[in-house]
Amino acid sequence: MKITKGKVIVCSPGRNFITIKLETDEGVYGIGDATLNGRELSVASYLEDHVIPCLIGKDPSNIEDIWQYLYRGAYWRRGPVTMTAIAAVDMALWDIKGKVLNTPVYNLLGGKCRKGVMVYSHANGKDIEHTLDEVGKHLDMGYKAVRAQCGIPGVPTTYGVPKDGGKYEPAEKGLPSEHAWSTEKYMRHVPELFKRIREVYGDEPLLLHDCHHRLTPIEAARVGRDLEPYRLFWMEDPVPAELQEGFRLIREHTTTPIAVGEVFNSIYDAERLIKEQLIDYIRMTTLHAGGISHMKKVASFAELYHVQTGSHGATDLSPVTMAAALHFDMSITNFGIQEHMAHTDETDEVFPHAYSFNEGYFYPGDEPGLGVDIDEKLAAKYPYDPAYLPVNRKEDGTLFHW
Ligand code: CS2
Ligand code: MG
Repeated sequence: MKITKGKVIVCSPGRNFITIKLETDEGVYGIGDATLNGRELSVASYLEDHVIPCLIGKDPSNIEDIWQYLYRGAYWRRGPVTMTAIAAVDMALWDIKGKVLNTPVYNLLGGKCRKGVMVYSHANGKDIEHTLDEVGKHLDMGYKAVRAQCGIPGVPTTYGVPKDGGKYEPAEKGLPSEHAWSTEKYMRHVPELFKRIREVYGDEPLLLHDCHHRLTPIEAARVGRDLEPYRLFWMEDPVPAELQEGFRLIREHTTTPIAVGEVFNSIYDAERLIKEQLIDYIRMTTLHAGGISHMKKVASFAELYHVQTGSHGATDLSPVTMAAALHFDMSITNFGIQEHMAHTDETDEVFPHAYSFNEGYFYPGDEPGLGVDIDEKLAAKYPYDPAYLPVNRKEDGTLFHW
């Protein structure tokens, strides 16, 4: 079997997505997600100009060899653009292999380790009362785990909280908007949010929170300790994670579990964090971290150190990634939890899929391959619409972490 054609499909059903489609001389094709929020066209060009020409004529069954060819062959290794492009090809090749062997991809990865994949959803509110309502809505929808994010008194815009009260979408149309931030006001407010959630909903719900890279290690230690009475499932991205050893300081002060890694793109970004057990959950994904093939290696390494997975799953990861993630999640023993931010209806129409939700769990379905497709005709109705993630400034104007 040979790869005969590769195309990159750019579409924007509610938000921008990049999808690769690899066709073969036996009529079987595979698809992969290549979306990098705010830098979508960089990955599209990387695939069209530098990857697809090298794939034509290759045997799609040799997934690991093609992965190494794209990783080592680039010379310039790692980075979000490169590893997202490799991930897209990797997903498409696993999709082809499953279709050729007439089996769902999880079967090729070692089969099922569990009945279903527990997911967590997002409860975002402009204030504590609104967030409490949103938590209740998601518990009523059957979710066992809910991430809570809330507006902060005196801070005009906060990560995770939609400005217009609608559904939260990280990227905003046009050039980056500027958000304002106050760590002090945030640190005073967030323990109160979780105190109220526990008062209203009790101890059973699994509660998560995303600090979104905005604290220093000692501030994260303080927030982790202040949240201990409310027994969070995890606090996420407490600090920017370039300095992996910075997590030692957080670890010394709090038992609140830590999750990190959605911006990581290779095992080398997390090697010390995992080896020194400085984190509890690794949030790397089959999209931004080199695909299913690399994520299987990450999960195996993490398993040695009691670290579980908790893969990123925001709306800027397309249903193709959601499908690939569920096959990966089913196949590993140290699965922790999977993020699920519901896509828009038009997105789900462009990307028909076999996965389904029931009572807090997702199921990948048993279609051969990944069990997801792209409706190219429908996709063409939603042209690329430039959008960027915001930038963030402290109240004194200092450019900060968004
Ligand atoms: C967030 C994301 O889901 C999360 O945990 O960190 O919303 C993140 O901000 C976006 O995916 C960035 O594109
Ligand atoms: Mg996050």
